[in-house]
Amino acid sequence: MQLRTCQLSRTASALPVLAVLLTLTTGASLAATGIKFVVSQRGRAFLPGALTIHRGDTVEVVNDDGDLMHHAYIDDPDFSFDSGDQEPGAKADIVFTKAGTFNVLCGIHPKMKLAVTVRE
Ligand SMILES: [Cu+2]
Repeated sequence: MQLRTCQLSRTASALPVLAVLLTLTTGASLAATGIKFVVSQRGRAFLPGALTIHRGDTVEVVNDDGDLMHHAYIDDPDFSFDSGDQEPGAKADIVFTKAGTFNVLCGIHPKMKLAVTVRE
């Protein structure tokens, strides 16, 4: 009788540990699938001006445009982003969590456009 009680409590305590391990493993593999793409904003233009990536990837927008300010944003019903004011040298990471085609625009320079196609 005492042995059976012991076995039951062992099983019960092992379950939460297993759940934590599964969560950690899943989180690690998701993070490893994302790739980072770097986009320049030099000369009042996104370089490159178009990108095809996969869902979960990151686009890092770098203000390497001398002493100019930029302000990257996405205003789409499915996905939105706003970097705020980008001081010279500032970097803004956009993690694309939705598939689709999104335009990254600049709030300061209306001609700046980066078309990002996000595949599943
Ligand atoms: Cu700009």
